[in-house]
This record gives sequence, C-alpha cells and structure tokens, in this order.
Amino acid sequence: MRLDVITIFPEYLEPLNVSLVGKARERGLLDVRVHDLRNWTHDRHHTVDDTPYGGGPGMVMKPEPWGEALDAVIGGAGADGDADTPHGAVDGGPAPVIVVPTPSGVPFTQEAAAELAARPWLVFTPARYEGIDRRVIEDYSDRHEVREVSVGDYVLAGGEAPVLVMVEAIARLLPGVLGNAESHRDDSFADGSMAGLLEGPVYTKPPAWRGRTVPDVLVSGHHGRIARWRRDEALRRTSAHRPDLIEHAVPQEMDRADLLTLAELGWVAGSDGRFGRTPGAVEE
Ligand code: JDE
Repeated sequence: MRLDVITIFPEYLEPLNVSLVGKARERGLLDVRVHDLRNWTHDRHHTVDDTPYGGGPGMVMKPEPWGEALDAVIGGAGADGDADTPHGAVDGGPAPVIVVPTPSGVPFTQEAAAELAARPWLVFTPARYEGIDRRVIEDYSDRHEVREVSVGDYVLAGGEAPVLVMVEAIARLLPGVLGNAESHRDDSFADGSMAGLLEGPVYTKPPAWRGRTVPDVLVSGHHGRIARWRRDEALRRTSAHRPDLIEHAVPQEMDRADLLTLAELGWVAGSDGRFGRTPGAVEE
C-alpha cells in the first residue's frame, strides 16, 4: 500500500518511522511519502493561509498550494480521464482515496479502517487553521474518491494527529504486518464472537502483585468457564463505558448467559427488539 501525506509540518509525521508502521515500511509492506505543502507555494513567505471570506476568526488554507500539491502527488489528469467513471483507475492502475481529517467528517471506525486497508493508495491532507478552502474538496471529488473523516468529537489544532491515528489503525490490518502473537481477531469492534463489545480486563505474571491476585477462573484451566467469564466482563465493561453499544445490539444474537448477565446490569429486551435499561438499574 502507498500512503502520501501532504502537510505544513512534515516533522509531525516522524512517528511513522517507528514501531508497527516503521517496521511495515522497512519490510516493504508500506510505501509512505511525506510532502511539505510549502514546496508548492511561490511567494517569498511560502504563504498557505489567508483570511476567511465573509469574515470571522482564524485563517483558511488557500486552494492553490493544495491544488498544485495534489496534482503533483496524484497526477493532474484525474483518475482515469473519463468523466463517466469519476473514481476509476488509470489503465487499471491504482486509484487513490483522498482522506481529509476534519471534525465535520464521517466518523472513523474499525469498519472504515478495514475499507481503507483494502485500497492500494491513500493520500492524506491534514489541515491547519480553520481548514481548507471548500473548493479543493469539491474539485478533487469530481475526479477522485474524497473522504472527509473525523477521529472524534473534539477540535484539534491540525489534522496531523488524526493521520497518525488512522495510519496506525489501517497499517495493522495489512497482510503480514501483525505477527501471530498480536493478531487482531478478538479486538473490540472487530468481527467475531465479541463483535460490538469492548474488551474485558487482561492479566499476566506475577500471580500476585501488591497483594492483588489474578481472578481464579483464569488459572483454572477450564476453557469454557474462561470464555464465559471473559464474555461477562466484556458485557459489564460495555454496559458501563458504552451503553450505546448495548442499546444497538440485537438480543437474538445473545445467548442465554449473555441475557442473564445483561439482566443483572439492568438491561431487558424491549418490544422494539432492542435492549433498554430498567429505571434505577445498578451500574456494576
Ligand atoms: C479530526 N476529529 C477532530 C481540520 C478542516 C477542511 C479540512 C480540514 C476547525 O478546525 C479544524 C480542525 C481540523 C483538524 O482535524 C480535527 C479532527 N477529527 O480537529 C479542519 C476543515 N475543513 C478544521
């Protein structure tokens, strides 16, 4: 997979040289190219921002540097030079997805990470100031797949940290990046028996630490009881931290023990076929 990042702070992307992403690059699984947006300015001050039309606080990123940078990185002719297939590929060559981090974007989820991990080429455009002139997103959307994506409901000073977040979530899904020891089949939000639930607690040696022992069931060797205990802990944690995930769960996909544990936590399946919390239910 090829990843391009266009930014006014290339040094902010240094973490892409280390750890999981850095190793994936060393092993030739990822081709990461970081570009300085100011290379595509022409004035002596390398200006990338200007005051907003209509007034108001802050500055907006000018369209011209972004247009020149994206044309240089992607190629100016469009994905396929064919107006009928705006997201097609050049002679079967790779079509990039342009990913724009913004708090106004579509939420970035594990599902979005998996979709993007299946694409051969991603181009990230992290913005500073109040964002990028809207015409840039409109213009590239005519010829390419452009995704405005939010990594959470808060406002950051720039899109570089969201790029680091997304690249790490995407890179670990690429074939050959994770070893067996760290495989992702049981992750919170991944498909599988724990799909849609948060992970429960984990323990390792020593068996006693500061007077605290490991739950007996985990050292019992009873694999069925261990699986049941983990599932109950996942349900408890999800109920406490993310009740919205329980509310959207499908009761038919729960087993009898799940329903018993959820009932202890105050959740009952309603006439609408979804879980609801009984008034005055206990949290833990
Ligand atoms: C991302 N959650 C928070 C980006 C922006 C077009 C392009 C970009 C007004 O403040 C911002 C901040 C950012 C940086 O990203 C985040 C973020 N997920 O803060 C834009 C606007 N228009 C604007």
